[in-house]
Amino acid sequence: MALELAPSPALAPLASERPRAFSGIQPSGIVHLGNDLGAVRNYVRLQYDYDAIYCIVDYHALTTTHDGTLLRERTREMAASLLALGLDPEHCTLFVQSDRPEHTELAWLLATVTPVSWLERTPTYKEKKLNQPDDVNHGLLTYPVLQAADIVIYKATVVPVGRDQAAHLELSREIVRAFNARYGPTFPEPQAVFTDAPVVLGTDGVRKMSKSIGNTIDIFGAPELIRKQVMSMVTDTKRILRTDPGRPAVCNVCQLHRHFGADYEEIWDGERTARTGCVDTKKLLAERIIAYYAPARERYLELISKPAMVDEVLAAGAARLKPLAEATLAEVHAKMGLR
Ligand code: AQP
Repeated sequence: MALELAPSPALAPLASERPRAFSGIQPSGIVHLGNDLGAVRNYVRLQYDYDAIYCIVDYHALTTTHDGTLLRERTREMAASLLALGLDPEHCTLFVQSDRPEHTELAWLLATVTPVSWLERTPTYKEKKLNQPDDVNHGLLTYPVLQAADIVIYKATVVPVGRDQAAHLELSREIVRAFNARYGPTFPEPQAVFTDAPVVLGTDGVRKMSKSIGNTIDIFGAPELIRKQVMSMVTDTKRILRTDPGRPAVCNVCQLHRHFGADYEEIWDGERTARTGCVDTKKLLAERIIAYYAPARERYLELISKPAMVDEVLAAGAARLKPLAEATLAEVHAKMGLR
């Protein structure tokens, strides 16, 4: 079936009577299971009831990625991934952050109401300082201010994210309160919304699934890769022998089965009674993940072979947002006393 994605450049204006949702995702390579279960599923769901705006945050990616060619490729790949996973340009606006430079201007304005101490205590800043000690750039510190600008420039009230973003969202709310207190009511306080899997653990079964840790399951990877990643998963560490009863509540493989079949309780029962071993449960999970994502993977591969189509969607998205971003900036300029 031919893919028909590109909307006409004269997209309808955003329907202002609907509440607005916004979220950003980094163009940092592969899309993993944590991204989908923790956030992208909600992007797809919300697009039907909200004015949903989704942004590929390449400005943010510059804090960790310094290869221009790679960043450009990954930005398009992320767009193709999101479209393949179900974002529909007729129901949402998908664009690239650097195509709307008003975000960075608003970030500067918001920075003037944001105490440095708020930024220094951000958990991700502390983490990144440890992870990239030779590159503690200013962008890492000020990242949450840009994130707040991304959201509030469209006056979004709902932000679908994984739980790892909760602290950033709280900071966005504090920045909004600080701005509104100084210059009068301007921005609504955005609320995070989570899926039923707000923190997906990685293959190590301990830490959040994350590309920088390298504990991911790559949903658009080749089936052999997905099998290898799932088979490497750490299960219940107290289940040493095949005959030991398993504990589904602490087994990451069992927990992930919840998202890939209505029969997960039966699978858990098999583990609890040691009827099934961890290897069987992992094999089944791998096959289910492969089958579940196969249609999206096919769409992804097709989209990535048609870059012009993807670029057109992104350009139309950015064009559609221009009046909104400019209106917010004009309002902020007036309130702050800028000419
Ligand atoms: N493990 C996860 N569980 C639940 N939600 C998650 N998200 C990411 N990992 C998990 C959510 O996915 C959205 C996009 O996140 P991002 O832009 O931070 O993307 P990422 O770069 O893919 O996240 P990583 O892998 O954790 O990146 P690194 O390792 O580079 O820091 C967000 O809503 C996020 O909450």
